[in-house]
Amino acid sequence: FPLLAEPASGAWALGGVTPFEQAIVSSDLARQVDTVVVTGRPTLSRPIHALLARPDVRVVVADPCAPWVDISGNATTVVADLQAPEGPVPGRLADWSMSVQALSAGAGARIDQLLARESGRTMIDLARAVASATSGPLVLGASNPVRAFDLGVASLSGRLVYSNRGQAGIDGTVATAVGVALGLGAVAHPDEASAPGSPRGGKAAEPARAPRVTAVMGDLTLCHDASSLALAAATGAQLDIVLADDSGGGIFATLEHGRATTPEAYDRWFGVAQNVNYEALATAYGVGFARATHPRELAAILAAPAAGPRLIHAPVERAAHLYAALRGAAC
Ligand SMILES: Cc1ncc(C[n+]2csc(CCOP(=O)(O)OP(=O)(O)O)c2C)c(N)n1
Ligand SMILES: [Mg+2]
Repeated sequence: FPLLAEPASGAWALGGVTPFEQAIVSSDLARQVDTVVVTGRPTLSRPIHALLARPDVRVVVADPCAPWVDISGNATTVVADLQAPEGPVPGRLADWSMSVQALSAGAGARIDQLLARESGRTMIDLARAVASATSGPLVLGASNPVRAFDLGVASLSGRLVYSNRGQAGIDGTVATAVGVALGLGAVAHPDEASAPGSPRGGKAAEPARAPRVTAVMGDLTLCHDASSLALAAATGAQLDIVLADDSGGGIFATLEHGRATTPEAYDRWFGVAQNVNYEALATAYGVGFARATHPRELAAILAAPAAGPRLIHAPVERAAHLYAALRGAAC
């Protein structure tokens, strides 16, 4: 069966995920779905919730513990675990799987076309730059950064991906990223930690260590937890914090209340952009700093060796219209 999974589901680490899940479940082909097996708690997209709520879809929940996760309250079957099928996969299921793979590939090509018509400086371009220029664990902030990866990135196979979700999802995102780096052993040597964010060129060869962690978060999310930069500096976390700055809460421009309002009212009540000197902020906390004016520049900065924590300020365009367009890329 096609495996559709959000970036932070844990499934990407193992590979085998079919990308562009939101476009797939929004497509005409998705009308043919008659059974969905759910593990974990999908949180990210309304199309997934709409699929699970369809009266003609049988929802099977795999959950070892009660109360089990039944998003739409309509599960017909709950099992503790899943077993690999015995024997060959029936032809019609193999055909179905191939159709979904083809749909996914088509969605990927259409997303490329849609992005090519834009400025190249959107959150989706930034997500793609991060995905291609890094290979270590990722921490993805609410709300648009994690959506940008879900909507626009073709592969995170083999990657550990973390994201705080829920109504307080922007709380403590910098601290989460530091915790992930420490937990995975991504910590600078003491001599490197004294020069945070500095290039490592010219140093003698060192033993292999845990790869740097890359966190991507919005401007409000960073501001909300700015004081955790002190934790990043104190621990010498091998951490790049990519600050995807779209001048405030971009997510709300894609939601009903943001769309219904005037630009002025939007900026006053929902955008609430903060006027922060991020270089001075990084310096104040003893964290390295870089600025990337284009996702290409960001990719180059991320690909170069570095030591200790860094804050990378990456301005992006809000491009609220793109999110719905990418969701419709497989129709
Ligand atoms: C503690 C807390 N308060 C409020 C929210 C609601 N919320 C979700 S996303 C968001 C704005 C995020 O803005 P930003 O970090 O700039 O990311 P963007 O959506 O612009 O990419 C807010 C306030 C939340 N998730 N957590
Ligand atoms: Mg923002």
